[in-house]
Amino acid sequence: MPYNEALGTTLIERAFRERIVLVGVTLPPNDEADTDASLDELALLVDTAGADEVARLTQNRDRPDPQYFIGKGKAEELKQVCLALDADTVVFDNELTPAQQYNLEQLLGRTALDRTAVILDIFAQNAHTQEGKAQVELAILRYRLPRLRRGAKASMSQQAGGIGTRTRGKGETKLEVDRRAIQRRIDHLVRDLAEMQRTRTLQRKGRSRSGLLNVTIVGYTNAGKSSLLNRLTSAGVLAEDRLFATLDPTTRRLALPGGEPVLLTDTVGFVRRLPHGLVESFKSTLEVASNADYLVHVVDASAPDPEGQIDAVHEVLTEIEAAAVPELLVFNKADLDPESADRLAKLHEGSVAISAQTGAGIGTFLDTLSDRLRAMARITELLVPYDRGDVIAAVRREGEVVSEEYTDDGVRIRARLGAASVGRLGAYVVASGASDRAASEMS
Ligand SMILES: Nc1nc2c(ncn2[C@@H]2O[C@H](COP(=O)(O)OP(=O)(O)OP(=O)(O)O)[C@@H](O)[C@H]2O)c(=O)[nH]1
Ligand SMILES: [Mg+2]
Repeated sequence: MPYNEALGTTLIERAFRERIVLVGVTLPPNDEADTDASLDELALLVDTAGADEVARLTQNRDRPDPQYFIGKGKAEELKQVCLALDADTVVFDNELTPAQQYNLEQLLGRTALDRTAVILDIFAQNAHTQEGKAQVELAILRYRLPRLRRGAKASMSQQAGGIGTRTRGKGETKLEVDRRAIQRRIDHLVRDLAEMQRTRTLQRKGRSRSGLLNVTIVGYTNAGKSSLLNRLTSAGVLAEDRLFATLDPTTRRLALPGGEPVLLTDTVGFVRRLPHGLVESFKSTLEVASNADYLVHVVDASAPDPEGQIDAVHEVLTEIEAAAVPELLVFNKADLDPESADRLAKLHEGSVAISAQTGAGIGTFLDTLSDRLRAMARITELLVPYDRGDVIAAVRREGEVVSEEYTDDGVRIRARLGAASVGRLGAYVVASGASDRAASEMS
């Protein structure tokens, strides 16, 4: 059982908060403002992971230094800052190669981490279900594998159980043995996850047989996704002012005004530059977004850079092949910054402003979602024999009947039906096409 200690210590077990120096490098085409915004977010990530920022160092470069990422002189300066402030660890906002990480640690005499390691650390703290834990462990081992080195001693932070402990493991001496053991564990986890995903797919099939549409809440971490689900369905999902509070999807039934109920799912939050390995490992969880009929994209209107967060979410959605799923943009936390919410809602046509906290705008949100879903349903023409009263009843129940005509061969029904219903009633379908509204909405 060598490597599942990857998920080791939790925040609560930690006796002290580490002191961290943040390092950000501005590379073209970015400017210093980008670096500052990104460092602010890194500070939040570090805080969520249970450590304190004590200083920040920045540098402008054309390209990263292959040895230390920053220049040698800057690295020396970093060492002096660490000594003066008694910092335990440095965290780079940029991704370090295994060699840069090693060289920095040799020079600084302390742990050097990057943004990815911090995010992995938070995910490890927040993983609760079997699947969530397996996904995080897989991401951590994939990160760790190329960073194994011969004879490296356990650093201070490893012994104490600080940030990044999980991405490093115990002092790695038996290099090849460790490498093979990690590889075996990775293979094992990949198999386990494939099995869990199979179960999940079966469950989803069960749900789509229910004929309900799947609506998935996506958005930047801390935007208020879980709060919205709770507000709408009293789901009792943990909503907290920390990043990545939610890792496991929760699904609840939601009644919509004047329409069929839908299944509403809360998901893991996104962040700028979400480590690719993490997206890869969380594919099965993130799949609820790509399989959704509609996305509710929650944005924190009071955040410093809502547009940047929208872009970051769209990038991840593209990566998980969910970019084609239609979305309803929702500007949340309107109570905190009404002006910003209002401005953003006007700027993005068809979006709505809400407060999951106070409930403001929730009625409009539900009406809008309900309209969009109805418009999306296709008009399907079915020919149902007279002796299949059950099928006729199902069409009336699940869809919105546009016309019914009694012919020699049976009842010819035109109805707006969800994709799931169309699939199930396939034997009676004679024609199916996008409705006028859906067509105009897509253009
Ligand atoms: N003032 C205000 N705070 C809100 C609102 N919605 C959510 N919050 C707060 O924002 C924080 C994050 O909310 P969550 O619902 O956990 O956000 P999330 O998007 O699920 O976050 P992750 O699961 O961590 O990605 C919590 O402290 C909420 O109480 C709102 O409309 N107004
Ligand atoms: Mg959440």
